[in-house]
Amino acid sequence: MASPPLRLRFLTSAPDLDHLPPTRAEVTVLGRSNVGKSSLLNALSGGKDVAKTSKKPGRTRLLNAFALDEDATVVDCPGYGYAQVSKAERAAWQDMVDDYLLGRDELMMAMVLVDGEVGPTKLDVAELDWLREHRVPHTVVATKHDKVRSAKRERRKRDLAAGCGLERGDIVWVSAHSGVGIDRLRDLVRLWVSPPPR
Ligand SMILES: Nc1nc2c(ncn2[C@@H]2O[C@H](COP(=O)(O)OP(=O)(O)OP(=O)(O)O)[C@@H](O)[C@H]2O)c(=O)[nH]1
Ligand SMILES: [Mg+2]
Repeated sequence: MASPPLRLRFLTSAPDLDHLPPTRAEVTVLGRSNVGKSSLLNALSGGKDVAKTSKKPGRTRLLNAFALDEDATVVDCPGYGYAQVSKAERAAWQDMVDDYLLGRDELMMAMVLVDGEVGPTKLDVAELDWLREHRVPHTVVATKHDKVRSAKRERRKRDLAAGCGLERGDIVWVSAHSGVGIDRLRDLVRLWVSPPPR
């Protein structure tokens, strides 16, 4: 079933958790640099260019907050594992993201993006282990579905899930380019930020 685009509106780029706008409920997008975080946000919002995408990885260095409907928010996190920066700079980004994930009380779900063609990488697995250890609610989203040849898809889906220590049905497969899975993920995001029944 078609799901209407998420109405996302850029709010601010925050250097850390304390500079994020107040919210009722939030979801965030996590993943290694170049995995397709910003492209996915643009696809969820109906192709509107709300988040900057780049051919050069490592461009998103701040917590980019977007308003979703009236009182919810979506945060695009800086990608981990970008090789072209110093170790110290990388560690600083990671600390910022970790503090955010542990300290944001309104965080309902972290979408962990894994490259559908090649993932999970060692860094993805380490990130998933960390999220499990710290009990941060998360869902694995496999990106770039269009880049996996159809003959290889079944095997790739099995391997990616196994690599993440999950069942095949736990993974949401998407493509920002072909639109595969975007409707389903829109519905999930709405569900994650919906107020609890009273
Ligand atoms: N084929 C294909 N390419 C994609 C898809 N999504 C993203 N890309 C490409 O992957 C590259 C990185 O995409 P971004 O959305 O900028 O990735 P990001 O995770 O936001 O990267 P950083 O902000 O650097 O962490 C771009 O060249 C995109 O065009 C997809 O679904 N299919
Ligand atoms: Mg980005």
